[in-house]
Amino acid sequence: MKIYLSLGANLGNRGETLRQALRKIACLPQTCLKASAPFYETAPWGKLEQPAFINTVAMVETELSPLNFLHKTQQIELDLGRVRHEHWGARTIDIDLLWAEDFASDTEELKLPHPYLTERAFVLMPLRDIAPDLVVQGRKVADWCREETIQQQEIHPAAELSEPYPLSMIACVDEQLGIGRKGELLVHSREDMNHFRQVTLGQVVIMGRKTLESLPGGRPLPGRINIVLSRTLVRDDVRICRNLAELWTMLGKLQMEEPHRKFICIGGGEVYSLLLPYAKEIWLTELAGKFVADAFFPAYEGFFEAAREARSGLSFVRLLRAGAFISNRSW
Ligand code: PH2
Ligand code: MG
Ligand code: MG
Repeated sequence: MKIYLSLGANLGNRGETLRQALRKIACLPQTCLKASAPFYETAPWGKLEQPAFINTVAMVETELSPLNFLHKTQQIELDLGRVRHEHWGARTIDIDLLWAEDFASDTEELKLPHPYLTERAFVLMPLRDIAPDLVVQGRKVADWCREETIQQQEIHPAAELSEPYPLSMIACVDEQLGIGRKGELLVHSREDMNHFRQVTLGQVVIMGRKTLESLPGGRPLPGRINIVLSRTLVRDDVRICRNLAELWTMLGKLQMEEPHRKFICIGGGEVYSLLLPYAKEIWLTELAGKFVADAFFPAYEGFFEAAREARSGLSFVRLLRAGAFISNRSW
């Protein structure tokens, strides 16, 4: 049975607590975590004098009964250090069941669908990310989201706290992880160019200023959304972010407008280093031998090889971060 649930936290390390809760949910018996929405920072609803929340929504397929599943999530709340304070008050973690397939309940312990589901932007907006067409109280979630009373509630993507925009990276490296010299690639390989095009076409590419200037004609890559990270660049044919915070805001908006695009960092060395902690996937083209290089891909840890293919004297490798949980983005 499909069950949608809402997660919220407004004490402690809110993002980390939600991630831990999702991992624990993913590990429940007879249960598969199928989707999770990006994280949002939301103004408190109901009782106003308390810190802002981080909220998200997830969907599981479970063979447990809804009541059984509720008890499991209550145990997770306790494991993560929840102490019951006042009703609707501040908490380290709150996990609520929102909706279960072909199932309703109106007991003291469990009300399904959740009675306030259609009144709360902090539930509806993340729910729309993973289930826009789900019908609750006779209307689709996406339609409920357009209600004025929902639009007025304060809610912002909190990308930097979540893993909602796990990044991919693509690079061509030699045996010492060298990637370039004097603003140029180490080699120009037709085979690797085709591979790069195949991976990035239709996606969002993120690069530094020098990488932009090294592209053919110094122009953005066609057929892709080009984002450049630069404190000083001024031009209007690419999207520019001045710092990481601006990047997360931009990716948050893109994720809502264009949920099917991947975010792929294409270099150079400094930008790879900055963004590696957020990467879930690395496409590496390995060159045999050692070249003279002045730019490098950062040493990476905690990735496993998901695929490796040798072609035309090159190795095409796909690395995935170990232990990553399932998200609504397709991997
Ligand atoms: N949970 C509540 C009460 N108010 N407000 C926000 N923004 N997010 C919540 O998760 C939340 C709330 C009761 O559980
Ligand atoms: Mg609640
Ligand atoms: Mg609760």
